[in-house]
Amino acid sequence: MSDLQIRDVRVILTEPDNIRLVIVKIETTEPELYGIGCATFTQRPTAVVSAVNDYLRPFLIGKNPADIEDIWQSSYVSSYWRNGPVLNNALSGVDQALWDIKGKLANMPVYDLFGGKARDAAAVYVHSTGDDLQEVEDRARAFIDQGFHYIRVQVATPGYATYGSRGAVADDSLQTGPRVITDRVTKFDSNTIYAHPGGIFEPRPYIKSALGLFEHIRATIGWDIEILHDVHERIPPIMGVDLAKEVEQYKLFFLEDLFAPEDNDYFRMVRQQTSTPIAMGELYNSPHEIIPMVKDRLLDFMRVHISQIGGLTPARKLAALCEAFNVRTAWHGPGDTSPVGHAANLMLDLNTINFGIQEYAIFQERTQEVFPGCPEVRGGYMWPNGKPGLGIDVDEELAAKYPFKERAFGGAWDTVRRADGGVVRP
Ligand code: GCO
Ligand code: MG
Repeated sequence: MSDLQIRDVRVILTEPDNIRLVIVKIETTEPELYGIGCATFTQRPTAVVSAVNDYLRPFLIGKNPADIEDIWQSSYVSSYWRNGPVLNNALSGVDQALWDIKGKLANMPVYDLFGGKARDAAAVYVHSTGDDLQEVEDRARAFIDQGFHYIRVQVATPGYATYGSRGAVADDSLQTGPRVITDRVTKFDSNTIYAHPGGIFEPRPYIKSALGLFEHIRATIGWDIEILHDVHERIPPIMGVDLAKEVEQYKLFFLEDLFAPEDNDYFRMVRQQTSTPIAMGELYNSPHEIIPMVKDRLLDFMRVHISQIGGLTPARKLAALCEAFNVRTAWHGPGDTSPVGHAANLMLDLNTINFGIQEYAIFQERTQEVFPGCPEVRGGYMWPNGKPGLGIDVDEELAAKYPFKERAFGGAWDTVRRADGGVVRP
């Protein structure tokens, strides 16, 4: 086994259910021994393909796949300039595939390689979104009936683009307050696929509708479930501080992305003024952004996107750092984390004592067919299948039947703007 080598590094692109997924497959000189990893960056997938094919592949062929730490460290600095979603996702694809291979070699699931299970299954949260309060409530009730206990709630703000709600396109007739622009806002064409719609966003109406939603859910469904909410960094920081105080009464499980990473320091202000639990991290790329947040206990839930920071190798170290400060993990798990990425999340969820919650985007049927061994969710928990490695595979023939579709702007997100035309963070 000591002369085992990486024979090839390949990228598999597939879009079974309208999300462009990027998977890296590492083949070894041992016939049938391979691993897969998630390198999905939906806004710039082809840039990741180039990072893998043009740079990592030639760098890695011939190396021993057992040397995960050495491969991670040497690949990380092989571009000299490092971090960022393209290079880190490419590296994650390789890294997760190597853990998958190591698990297969050891005949153990990856959580066993990490030291074994700290729990049997991972509690997940699901997303209840709607155009109005009733729709969000109905969806939440349907989830509760299926055994889910943690529900993220988002409602459309009438007339405005709203993160996390479908049909979130501005409607001029419903907008309130002073307004300047119209011509910079995309005129949507119904034949085109938009990765993420733009539109007009104003913080005050959004805050009003979000607070109205929490009030409604507590008044109708009650206090026996946990509710979560994602601000998605859109509002000016001082309004974020105020929002964190206002929502204290609704006892959220967590309030997510209250500020952009560029405004990390505002979390200090929030900490001094309220005990609303704070979740942050999906936009972090590098240790420089993350370590101060953990060591100063400025957040309660570390929500890093594992492929975004370069895979399981850095993520498990981050989990250990968080443990020392009693910060819980809540690894990012939206639809644009592939099922392979969800399987990787699960490996850490099971092994980490300071696990908090796992975000879960329900896998559609076609996605489940393309990825045999997709983590199973039952009774509000994600369960491991006990198979060696990450426990998941990709059916390449089927994956090829779902090639990437054309999108407006190549899949880049459209611009969200204030009513005066200024750009808003997503
Ligand atoms: C979440 C996220 C996602 C992101 C998406 C970006 O909390 O699930 O905010 O919905 O917006 O992953 O591509
Ligand atoms: Mg989020």
